[in-house]
Amino acid sequence: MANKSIPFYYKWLFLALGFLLVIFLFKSLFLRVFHFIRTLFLSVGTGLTSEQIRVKSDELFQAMDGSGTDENKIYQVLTGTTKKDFYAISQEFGLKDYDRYFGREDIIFGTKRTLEQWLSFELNENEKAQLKQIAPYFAELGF
Ligand SMILES: [Ca+2]
Repeated sequence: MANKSIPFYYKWLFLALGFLLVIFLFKSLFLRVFHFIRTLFLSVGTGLTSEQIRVKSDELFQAMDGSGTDENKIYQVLTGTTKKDFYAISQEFGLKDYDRYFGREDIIFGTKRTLEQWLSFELNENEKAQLKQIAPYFAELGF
């Protein structure tokens, strides 16, 4: 029988490797679905239209992608927003691959990050304090 030629522990090794492969392949999908559902609930009652949400998400991404950060653009985009608005924008933003070293999107070496995480990495402590002046709900997000 073929089974006799394969040591017992190999089966567990293959099983473990298969399990890790499945996690690796579906991790991104799980994270995206989880983020979508979470922000769906948290954004109920947003006063923004879908077009406003899309534009703000794009503008925030443009302000953060590449080396450096356009802080003033971030302040401008988030002025007057509520926490529900922010979660709606965060849902539109989704998860983007962030390269923390260069502070930009990198689909090969980056790590899937939410809008909250992108902002947290891109802004220093003074800028975060200023953001909290403009949009106080950021204090609740741990900024
Ligand atoms: Ca950047």
